[in-house]
Amino acid sequence: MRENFLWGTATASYQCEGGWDEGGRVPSLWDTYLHNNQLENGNVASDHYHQYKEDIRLMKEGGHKSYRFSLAWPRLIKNLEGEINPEGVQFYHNIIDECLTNGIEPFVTIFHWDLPQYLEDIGGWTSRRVVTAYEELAKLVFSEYGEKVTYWTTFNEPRYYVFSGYKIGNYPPGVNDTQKTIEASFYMMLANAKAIKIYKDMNLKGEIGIVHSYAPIFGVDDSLETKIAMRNADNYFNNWILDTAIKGELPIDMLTRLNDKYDLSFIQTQDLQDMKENTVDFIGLNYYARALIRPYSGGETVLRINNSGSSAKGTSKVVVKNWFEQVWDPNSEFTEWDTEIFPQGLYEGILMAHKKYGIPIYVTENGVADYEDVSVEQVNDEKRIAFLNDHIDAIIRAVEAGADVRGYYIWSTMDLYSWKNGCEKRYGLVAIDWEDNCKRKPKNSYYWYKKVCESNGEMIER
Ligand code: GCO
Repeated sequence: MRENFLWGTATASYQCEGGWDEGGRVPSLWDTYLHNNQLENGNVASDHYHQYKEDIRLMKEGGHKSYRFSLAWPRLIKNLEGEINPEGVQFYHNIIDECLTNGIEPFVTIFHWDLPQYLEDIGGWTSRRVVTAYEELAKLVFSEYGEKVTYWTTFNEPRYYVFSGYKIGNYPPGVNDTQKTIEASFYMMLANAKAIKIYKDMNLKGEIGIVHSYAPIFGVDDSLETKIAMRNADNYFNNWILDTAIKGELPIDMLTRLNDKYDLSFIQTQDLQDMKENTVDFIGLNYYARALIRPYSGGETVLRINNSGSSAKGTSKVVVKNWFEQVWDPNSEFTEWDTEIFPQGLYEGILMAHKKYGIPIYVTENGVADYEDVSVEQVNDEKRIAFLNDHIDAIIRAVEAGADVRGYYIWSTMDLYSWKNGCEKRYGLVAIDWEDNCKRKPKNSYYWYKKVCESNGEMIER
């Protein structure tokens, strides 16, 4: 791998921090939604808010070169008037400084889903006012941390946030409305462009990108009907984010289709101009699985409720009426959480993105969830090691075939609170004992990954 390849692990603020009502943090839409529905919540999560020094020490000892984490907006800005919370601002200075002192490159996500409730109250991402609020957040974080942080991403997985929150309705705000899905998708991509403009205007030394939940598209056969369905699926899963962020253009065939049925009059000419002029320096791809596609064969739209990857077994297939159907391959292997195990999809997916866009790529999430007994002395997560080995091998092969991949982040640094899946969906290299004050216990995969980082990938079994 190239020199300075960023070997790391990743987390998200709401999933790891806890300290939900400490240090002047105000509620996010997740706090409100989970508390109101009496669901398992992230009040404590992995207690990173209190134990971040220990976590960064483990990263250093584990050979990590970089740490990908997100900033909690509810810690930074307290209300609609834009009142800044100095304690929250200081908290991220502490994390960033701790990383830098330990030789770990911070890779910062500005928004990883924890929208302040006061912004949800005015319409959340379906409101243009939230785009302005996001610009204020971007200005704050660039001016506070811009001199220290080289790698920025505007959003984590807009597709997951928007489709789950506004179309499937299994995540807050729990809406099921296609018009609102389109508006929220558009405003997020507009906010992405606006933040890039702010960043560039400040002449900071780093790079800025966006993180996408990537579902490389595969077809069940080579027929024309399948190819058309694949194009529709690519628009649905990938292109509205990747084309817009990288080329500054929403896919025109998708816009045409949407325009026939929905009201796109909220889109202003200036918005399209802003998107065209402000594009990313690199792309972050989160990879869990591919999407296997066949032509639409009838029936109503069915969307799967599942929070990981894009190819789940056992649950109904995804049908998007008149667009495509997503199916699962009965011959594939699946994880305990029903995600297809398909490293070849990462190899081909990287090459597809490389050929289409030709810009630097960071694999910003990849990993496997398991139910694990962490009360044992030493967690032996052999399956995770095999999974990671094969996916890193896929990246090395893609690099050998010409792709420009510059970093790899395992999801996740330690076990986390996994949104509505709760705490037993464990992805971490470090186990968290929820019964014992969130005690940290490195799993076997942690020691294995240390060797990967230290050998710059040389010890991967090919
Ligand atoms: C899970 C998810 C993860 C994270 C992440 C996505 O099961 O916990 O699939 O990938 O939720 O927040 O960026």
